[in-house]
Amino acid sequence: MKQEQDWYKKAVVYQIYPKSFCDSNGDGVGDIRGIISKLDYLSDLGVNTVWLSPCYPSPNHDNGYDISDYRGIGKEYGTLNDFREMLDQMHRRGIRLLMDLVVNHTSDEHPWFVESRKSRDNPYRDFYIWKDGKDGGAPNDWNATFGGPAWEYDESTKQYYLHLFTVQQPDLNWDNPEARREIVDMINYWLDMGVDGFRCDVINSISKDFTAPYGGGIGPHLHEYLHELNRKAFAPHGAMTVGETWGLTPETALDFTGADRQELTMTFQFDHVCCGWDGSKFKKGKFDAKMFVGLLAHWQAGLNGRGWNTLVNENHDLPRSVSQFGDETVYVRESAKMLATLLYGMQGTPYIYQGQELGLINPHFGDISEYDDIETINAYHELAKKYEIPKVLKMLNDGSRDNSRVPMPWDGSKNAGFTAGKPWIKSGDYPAFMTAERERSDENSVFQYYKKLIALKKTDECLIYGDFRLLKNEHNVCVYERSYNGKKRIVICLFGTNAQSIANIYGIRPGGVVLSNYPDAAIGERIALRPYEAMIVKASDAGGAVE
Ligand code: TEU
Ligand code: CA
Repeated sequence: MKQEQDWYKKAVVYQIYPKSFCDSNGDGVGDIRGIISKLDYLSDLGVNTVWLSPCYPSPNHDNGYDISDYRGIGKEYGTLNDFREMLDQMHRRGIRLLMDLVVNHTSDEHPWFVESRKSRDNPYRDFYIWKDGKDGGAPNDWNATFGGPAWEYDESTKQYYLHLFTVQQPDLNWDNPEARREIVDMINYWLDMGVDGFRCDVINSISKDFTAPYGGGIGPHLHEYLHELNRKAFAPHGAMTVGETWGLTPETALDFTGADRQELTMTFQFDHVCCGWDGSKFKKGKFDAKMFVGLLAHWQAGLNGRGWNTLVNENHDLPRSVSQFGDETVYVRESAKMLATLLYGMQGTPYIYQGQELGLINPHFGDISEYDDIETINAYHELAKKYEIPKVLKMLNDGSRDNSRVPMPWDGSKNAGFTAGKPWIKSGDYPAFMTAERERSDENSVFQYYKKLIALKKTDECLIYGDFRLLKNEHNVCVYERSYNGKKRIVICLFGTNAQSIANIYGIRPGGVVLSNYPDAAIGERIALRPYEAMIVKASDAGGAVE
């Protein structure tokens, strides 16, 4: 699509997890024709960019993040023609498409790996990372992300291969120029087809640092390889790229996205989403609003004027944000709207995960047989060694990736309108008002609030470009300012159910409310905040004009 150079600053990204979005043919699995049927829904919501999680051919050990053909579409999702039609239909609606680029590893069924494991002198041997064992065991003591060692012994050639994720996801050897050339060609294949960019899966792990104590760190050639992708593929097409890069700081993020680096457009940051965990996503600690806001503000300040933030509360690897940081019961709508206001009022590109715009909560599965995700099932077996089963199930309820992978609830019909058949994973048992159909026709819904917030985020220059300044972060109240060309917006949010009032030292007038999650924001000399209240208001310095 034709584009302004910094279109990504006005992008509002909606993540589709294709398996769970919409099933068009009743086989229980979401598909591309299902997505096409919902593009008007996305237009109505107002998003202008879609990130599509993998829909390539895959044996699905890790739900599509184990790819066996980089240039195809998985049978269950449709055909390449369906894909081209979807892309065209998106572009007609002014929606850009980011594909998921999963190039740290392939599936073990990818033809490159099938060849690679055949013999030590196979031409594809060096596409992967093979090493001799050490002292009768694996080459080093690295562990895989989903449990167990990161090395798998291959009997036929008597060497180990590296897999930072499941055994079925062997890591590619980026030090091999042939492998890099194939990857560049593949990226250009999709960009030439008209795809607008990529979300780059665990991209910080592609260069391995074998001196590090674990496998996910920043390796010695990482930036060189990303620069190469940028020069040979991304830049010539003006592609937008977002790196999935756990564990960065604002400083190290700039190494990926600084204007002089020519690597990626932006990187995800997840610090705040982990702050309610006690060491692991399955161990819920006490949620600390001050820390949550503090971490977001740290990134805002860290990248201000130098880089560009991503604004993420949810994705397919995380539980629902309302369940983690809001109120699942009485104030479910207020808290969903407050979390959106707090996050998307900041500087950066919003990412919305399917169903987040409905304020969905965790589905609270009751039995391990209801889960599908490999990380969850492996964790279950590990945790069951230490804790009683009811406690383990509670831990999965809190942290499982399946919390966000259940079918999208479209309407009140069977399986929430996701499929006419049997869904591949149980539907969430959500309150009746949490469907796209109901929320679209209810002016007080979370959906309608997201719609207004998205419209603002695409047009209000203060909210797009404005500088960020944290004005208050205490006693569960957060106040920050966005300022641009003499204009100001103040964002005020209250966490929790205890009403509070704060002094109005910000020059806010009752008529200045741009958006709020209560119908009648109480603004005077003091501002009275009700449970999970949130507002975006216009303000001015010492009586100056309010615009
Ligand atoms: O995730 C990378 C990652 O680090 C995962 O371990 C994930 O964050 C995990 O759930 C944390 O507990 C990416 C994808 O988003 C994920 O779905 C894939 O499973 C993974 O890469 C492998 O491709
Ligand atoms: Ca289907």
